[in-house]
Amino acid sequence: MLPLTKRVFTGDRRAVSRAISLVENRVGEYSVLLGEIYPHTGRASVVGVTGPPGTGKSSIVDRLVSLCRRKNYSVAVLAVDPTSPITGGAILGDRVRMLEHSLDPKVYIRSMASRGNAGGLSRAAKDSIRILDAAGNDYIFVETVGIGQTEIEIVGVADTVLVVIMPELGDEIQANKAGLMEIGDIFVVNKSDLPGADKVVYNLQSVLSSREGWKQPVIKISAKTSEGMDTLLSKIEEHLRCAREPDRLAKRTAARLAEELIENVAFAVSEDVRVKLQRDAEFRSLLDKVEKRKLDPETASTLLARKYLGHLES
Ligand SMILES: Nc1nc2c(ncn2[C@@H]2O[C@H](COP(=O)(O)OP(=O)(O)O)[C@@H](O)[C@H]2O)c(=O)[nH]1
Ligand SMILES: [Mg+2]
Repeated sequence: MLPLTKRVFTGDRRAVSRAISLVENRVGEYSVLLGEIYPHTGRASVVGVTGPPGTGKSSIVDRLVSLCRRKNYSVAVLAVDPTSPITGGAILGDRVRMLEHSLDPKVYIRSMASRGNAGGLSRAAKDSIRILDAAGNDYIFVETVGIGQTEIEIVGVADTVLVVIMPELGDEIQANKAGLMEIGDIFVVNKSDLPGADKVVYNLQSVLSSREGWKQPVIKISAKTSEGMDTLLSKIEEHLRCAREPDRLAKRTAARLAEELIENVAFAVSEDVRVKLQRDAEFRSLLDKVEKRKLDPETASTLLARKYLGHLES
């Protein structure tokens, strides 16, 4: 076993940081590490927190971390923000806010920014969650900005997903548009200290329908005044009990793992084909014909795809 893996199991923060960096950059012995870690995952409760920018996700996570610590749970926070670089204002703000927790050895906070492709980010986030899980964290909060597919993929690993909106957003339609209505297990209307929160709660409740025995609750809170925070944590715990019930968990995990494997294989194969095509003489000659309008792109692509797929079958 790698010395780094052993250190991760003891919850050593520096080891965890190092491990996440390896996985994020896909360098060093990251794949050995992931292999050693995987059998030791599945214990942590993973809570995804998503929603439009500025709705108070980081503030809420900050409060939840405090509440969890009061119950003596160990906690990790993974803030994934594909919209801002690591030096971005939002993350700097989060750092300052999280400063209070940074001295607590049972709180681990990590930001992860976009490095090129979105698929890479969601993969890095999934693997980082596994590291945080194996490191013995009871709770892992994953914050993502709810504006696209990547975020939805990332929160797809969570046991419980909070969708955060706020009154000033105008309406809950925003959440609807971004595809957040489907992924939320608990809807959080933050900033109840501002006018208009009740109306948002009412509108939201009227469009939500219950599913799989769980009626998605709408909880009105204020991360600023702490109003409703205890209720929110109780709801999270209630949903986690339901979502982590063995049969349900096994079924969900199986579906997710199938999807993860398919994604990874499809990605690896397409990368491989890309590289091979660059060096393929037949590709060059077909391309030449397409350029001269002697052959259409559709036919050329089909011929090449068949060649590579045939190659795979053998
Ligand atoms: N009035 C009010 N402001 C809040 C509340 N929660 C967060 N904020 C403020 O809203 C802004 C965005 O919060 P932040 O947590 O960074 O949002 P995020 O982008 O969703 O992570 C910050 O200025 C917070 O201080 C709240 O409950 N009430
Ligand atoms: Mg934030």
